[in-house]
Amino acid sequence: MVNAYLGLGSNIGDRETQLEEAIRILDNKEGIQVAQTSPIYETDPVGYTDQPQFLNQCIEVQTVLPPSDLLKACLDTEQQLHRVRDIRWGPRTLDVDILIYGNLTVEQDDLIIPHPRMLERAFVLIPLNDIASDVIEPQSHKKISQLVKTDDTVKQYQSDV
Ligand code: PH2
Ligand code: MG
Ligand code: MG
Repeated sequence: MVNAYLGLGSNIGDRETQLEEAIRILDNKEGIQVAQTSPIYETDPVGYTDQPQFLNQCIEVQTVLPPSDLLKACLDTEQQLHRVRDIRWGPRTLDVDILIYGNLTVEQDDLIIPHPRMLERAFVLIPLNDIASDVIEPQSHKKISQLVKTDDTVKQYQSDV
């Protein structure tokens, strides 16, 4: 059993419901158990900026799946929420990225772990720090709490209901 951390993002459709659905779908998969969920944050788009704001959240899963099968489960979850891939870094109903998988590093054509851009992204580090502050990031060998830049802010999302 390995503790892995996933980053979720959504910026089209009913963003909050899609995040909830993603967590339900992942938790229902054989070999994956959702152990913790962070608060949800509403964040400005990074990279390709001409698109709606995102809701971002991080979750911890306990899994017996190897990284490649965990990736398949993430991609399948995106599919179930009707993700269409066109613009790189463009709008999506759901993005599920593997951030950390135990203390393993993976470098394959289709999968790099830890996620190569996570250390630059407040929309990842801030929710990740909520659930994994003492976890060591295997590239930098630093705790997540040491990697969050103190001047970065993203705002917590308040649902209307
Ligand atoms: N995901 C991207 C590109 N830009 N910006 C925000 N705020 N949140 C994201 O999840 C995000 C992004 C590519 O996966
Ligand atoms: Mg992503
Ligand atoms: Mg992705």
